[in-house]
Order: sequence, then structure tokens, then C-alpha cells
Amino acid sequence: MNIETVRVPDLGGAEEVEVIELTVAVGDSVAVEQTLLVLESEKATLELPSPVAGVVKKILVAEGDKIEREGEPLMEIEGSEESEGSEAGESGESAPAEEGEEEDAQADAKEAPPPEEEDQSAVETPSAEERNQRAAEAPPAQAARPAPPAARDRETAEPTPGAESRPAAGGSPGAEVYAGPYVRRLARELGVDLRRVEASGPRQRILKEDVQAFVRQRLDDQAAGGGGIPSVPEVDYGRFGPVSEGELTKIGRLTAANMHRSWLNVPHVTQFDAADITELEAFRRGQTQEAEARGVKLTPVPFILKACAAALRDNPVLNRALSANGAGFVQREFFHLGMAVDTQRGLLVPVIRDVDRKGIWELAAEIAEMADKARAGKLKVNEMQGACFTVSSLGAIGGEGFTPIINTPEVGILGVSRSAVRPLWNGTEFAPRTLLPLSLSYDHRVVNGGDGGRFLTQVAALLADIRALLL
Ligand code: CAO
Repeated sequence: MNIETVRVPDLGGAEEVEVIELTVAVGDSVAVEQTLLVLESEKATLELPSPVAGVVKKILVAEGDKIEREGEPLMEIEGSEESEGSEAGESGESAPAEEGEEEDAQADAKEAPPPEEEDQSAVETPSAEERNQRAAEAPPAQAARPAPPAARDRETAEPTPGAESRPAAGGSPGAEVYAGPYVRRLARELGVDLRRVEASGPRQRILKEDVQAFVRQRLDDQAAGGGGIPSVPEVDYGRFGPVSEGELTKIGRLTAANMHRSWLNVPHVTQFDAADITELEAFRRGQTQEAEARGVKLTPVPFILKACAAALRDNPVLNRALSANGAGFVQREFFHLGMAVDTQRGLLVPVIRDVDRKGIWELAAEIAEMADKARAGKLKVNEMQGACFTVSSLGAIGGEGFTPIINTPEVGILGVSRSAVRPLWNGTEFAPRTLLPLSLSYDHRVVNGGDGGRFLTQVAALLADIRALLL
């Protein structure tokens, strides 16, 4: 068995290098060209490859160590039989010799192919001469993007085990990217998803420069108009007629930001239906005296909230929230409903808690109280938090339908428009019925059309026969 000493390569004029990452531990089996550690000088980073296949016997440095002398021993690797006879020599020899060649050294280190899975010993370690030759021939990092060799598909499907084939942080399993540990750490620190970075290294390997270029591009995009979305050109409206200017209210600014965020992030679908509320309206009118005695105005809104709570109970998908990483969900087991209130200062959404446990009169009183508080600017922060789903009623204002924007992180919102008496075919004739237009917007990442359809159909059915609300 041959012991290979891995040494600090030619530093190409750098005064000192730092060991920024050890990617193997004593006892690890390593393949030829597998990265052993990452060195960084002021100008470049260098992933030091193993000259042989074997087992790490000794590690003579620690992360953070600063090294000034070339040739200093870093690791000892006991070569396996297959790799003996390799002409690689000590890895320190394979680094570029001339000053100013750090970048080449990096390209050189990246140029070396990853070990083949079938027969690692079959991969020849290039001699120092070959390496320098390759480095000289290597295209600049950003200029050329070599086509992936055919073998890459296989590597993607069955990644080589070890540090270099770990999925990117936050990446989904199977979505492999090829990058060294230093690049992965850099990406983690900068919050860059490596799956979105275009690789310019050999075999689609992502280089440090690729991550930097990605970040630069993002910053440029943002400067050019917000996350890559083309900006709306500024217009001098005064050229076309008299104008005046004003400021959005604080609530208006918050609403704008929330709506924009929801619109950009959430794939909205809106479904429409109309509830036959003829019976509900007859019942409601029959309660006029009772309402006066209680001092509460009974509008359709409490019935709508109650129907939504029941439909949420029976269609729990609408009562979910997508988890932060998009891979799971939170199922709410409570039924707090937001209710959009139009105020002078802007749109406010107080939350009516535990709608499923409250009666119609109690809800009617609470809706009126919350709407008054909203209009008087007296809502407390906690009175606007914790909603599962929102109802936005424009019934008192008018309109036949609209497509409400979801109040994220909720996944559904019901828009209610103005009811009207319309002719409805009952099988033998057209009969005058009071129809209430409903529009349900939902987050299509969480809610499918079937879920949305069932939910909305149930809401309409409950409003058509409010006796079912008691069940
Ligand atoms: N169809 C027909 N009439 C309706 C109706 C409907 N869908 N909904 C309510 N009405 C009637 C009520 O019965 C009431 O009539 P009467 O005074 O004759 O009884 C009248 O409209 C006024 O109702 P209201 O506004 O006092 O009370 P409400 O319970 O209907 O609504 C609230 C309360 C807070 C939802 C409402 O006042 C409001 O602010 N709506 C605007 C919400 C909004 O801005 N949504 C858009 C958000 S997205 O930008």
C-alpha cells in the first residue's frame, strides 16, 4: 500500500491560502479527483483533488488554517491497489507553476472529470503537464458553455455518492446539481437556489463564477424594475390635462403590497356560481321585528359566513395553508373568517372567530361591531389576524361578479355580489327567484378545481336551504 501525501500546490504568487473547507474525514474512502479540501487565496478558490483512490489516513490541517508555504503536507491517503502505479505523484505537483494562474488552477481542478461509477480505477489521473495543457485550453469561465457529455444523464439519475453529489440545500430530491462544497456553501450564504444557476463548468458543473453571475443578474433585474418583471414606464400625465397628486394611506400602501405579493405568487383560479336565496330573503324579512328588538341589522352576510364555515369543515382543503417550502401544508382545525370592510382609510379585514360555533344573531352583531370598529380605525392588530378564509361582500355596493384576490397565506376567498330577482327555469316555467352571485378564488397550488367546485356548490346549496346550516 502506498501512502500519498497531498501537499499545498504552487500558490501562483499568493502570499497565503486559507483552508476554507475540509470535505473528507479520516477513514473516508476517496476516489481519484474527488475534492479533498478547498483552499482560498485572495484571488481564487481551489478545490484540491485526490491524486489517488484510497482511504484518508491523516488530516494535517483544520478549517481556518492559514498556509504560507507551498509543498506543506495537508493529508495522507493510503492508495488502494488499483490506483497504485498511477503516475499522478503528489497532488501538489499538479498545480500551475506560473504566477497569475490561480484562475487556471481552478479551471484545471474543475476540468477533471468526476469518477465513473462503473470502474473508478479506470479514470486516469492526468499528469502535471496534461493538467497545465488542459488549463491553457480551458475556455474562460463565462464564455463557453460546453454541452454535457452523454454520461451526465446517467450521473444525474444516479449521482456519485459523496459531497459533490448532494442535492442543493432546499432542493427537491432527484433534482441534482453538480457543484463543489465551496460553491454550495457560497450559494447557501447568498440564498441562491443552485438548481436555478446555469453551469459553465465541465460536465455542467456549477462554478463560483456562475453563482456570482446569477446574483449579479438578479440585482440588475431588480434595478431594472423589480424581480425581472418589466417596469411600467413613467408617464407625465400633466401633458394630457390638469392633474393633482396625493399619497396612498398607510393601509392603502399595505394593501397594495399584499395584493401585489398575492397576485405574483399565487396561481389564482376563480369559479362562479349563483345561490338561490329566495327562501333566505323571505326568512330574513320575517325577522325584521326580531332584529329591531335585538337592535341588530340582519343582512345576508352572517348567513354567508355561516355557510362558508360549514363548507370549510366539509372541504378541509380550502382550510389549508401551504407550508413555507411549498412541500407540505398546515391543516387548520378552526374556522375564523376574515371579512373585507370598505373604509375611508382603505380596505380592512377584521376576523370573526369560530364562526362554526356562533349563531346567526351573534354573527350579525359581531359583523356590525367589527365593521364599525374598522371604519372608526379602532381595530386591534390581533382582531385582523388568524383568518382561515375571507369573504368579500360587495352586495351592498353592486355589481354582478368579480374575481377577488386571495388574502395569502389563506388559500381561498369568496366574492359576493349584489343579489337580484331573475327568471329561473324550474322545469315547467320560468319563476322569479332571488339569485346571489358568488365567485370563489382559490390557490391552485393547494386547491384543485374539484375541491373548489364542491366547496362553492355546497355554499350555494346551504344558502338555498338555510335549514341545512343547522345540521
Ligand atoms: N345583495 C343585495 N343586497 C345586499 C347584499 C347582497 N349581496 N348584501 C348586503 N345587502 C344589503 C343589506 O341587506 C343592506 O340592506 P338594508 O339596509 O336594506 O337591510 C345593505 O345592503 C347594506 O348592508 P351593509 O353594508 O350595512 O351590511 P352588510 O352586512 O351587507 O356588509 C360589510 C357588511 C362590512 C361587508 C360591508 O359594509 C362592506 O364594507 N362591504 C365592502 C367589502 C369590500 O370592500 N369588499 C371588496 C374587497 S376587495 O377590494
